[in-house]
Amino acid sequence: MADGMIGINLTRHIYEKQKEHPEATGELTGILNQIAFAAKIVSREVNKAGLVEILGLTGKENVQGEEVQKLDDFANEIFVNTLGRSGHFCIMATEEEVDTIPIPEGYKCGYYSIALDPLDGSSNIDVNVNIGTIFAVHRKITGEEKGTAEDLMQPGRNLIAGGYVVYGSSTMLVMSTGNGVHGFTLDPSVGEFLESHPDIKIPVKGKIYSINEGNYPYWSEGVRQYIDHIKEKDKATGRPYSTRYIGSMVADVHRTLLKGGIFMYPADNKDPRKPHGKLRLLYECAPMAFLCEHAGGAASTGTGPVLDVQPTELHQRVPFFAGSAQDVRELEEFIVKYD
Ligand code: P6P
Repeated sequence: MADGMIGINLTRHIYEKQKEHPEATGELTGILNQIAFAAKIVSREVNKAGLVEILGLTGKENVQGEEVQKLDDFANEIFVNTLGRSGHFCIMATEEEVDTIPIPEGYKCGYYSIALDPLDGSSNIDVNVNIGTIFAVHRKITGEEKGTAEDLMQPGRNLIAGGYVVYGSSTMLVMSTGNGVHGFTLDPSVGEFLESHPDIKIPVKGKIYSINEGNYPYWSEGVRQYIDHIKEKDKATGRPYSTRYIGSMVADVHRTLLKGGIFMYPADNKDPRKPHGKLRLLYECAPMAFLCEHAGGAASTGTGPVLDVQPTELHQRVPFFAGSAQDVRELEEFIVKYD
């Protein structure tokens, strides 16, 4: 059969890519296949959530003080159990757990760490809006067999793999191992992720801005001036932009990767507990910034690249502006000028 009819699956893609980089170990293949395996199980549950009575709240709260939906719990358990027993990792962290997660007794510790948001956008679960899993993989940098938080809290610039799974009308896995950004769509009939979006590149300038305008009064002057600027009528510069905001980071970033423009979650003074915005560095902003940069775009905290931030806390938040390089640069200019 012609190659095109069979399609390239995730394993074949990574193998082909690794042939170009023999220094990459076969472990990367194993890591991404384990993530894909867990994603298939979560995808099955997400897609039948509407039918099975699992949408109720567990009544528990996660470290963010948010009601935990059962699907959150389920996704967290699936990824932690699958990856913790894979032999690839020395330590893990997820949005759902306040502390780092050790590898269970009796299982081999590997040479990588992984930080995950197992089910991002969970407030959208029961309104059938796209949700997703976000993952960030680093090489172990500490000497002991068991990893520590230090193996997780590395700048995003060090990531060896990052990506997300978006559970929507189809389930897609979008990832990078530093050699471009590639999208795979799950074919449930064979249970394989097949390459559907090779070498994704973000347009250098877009015409969509994505932000929760309800927070306008709480933003800095620079962010407000930028938003006012892109709403002004100026056909020569392609303004006004269209606005799109799904309220699910994976869905908003996925659209931005494919269509360009800028997705923003700025710092705001709405909630004194969250002075740096809402999104998490380790398992949301850093992996998404990794993808945006490897797709030819940019990702900024407003004052510098997200990938250059040295993490100081497991669940720390950072302001996040990402997408088309030219749009992110222009935002940064407004922040320099007005803040
Ligand atoms: P807001 C979902 O809860 C989430 O963590 C991200 O997926 C999303 O980008 C953001 O919060 C939306 O937050 O304040 O606009 O509802």
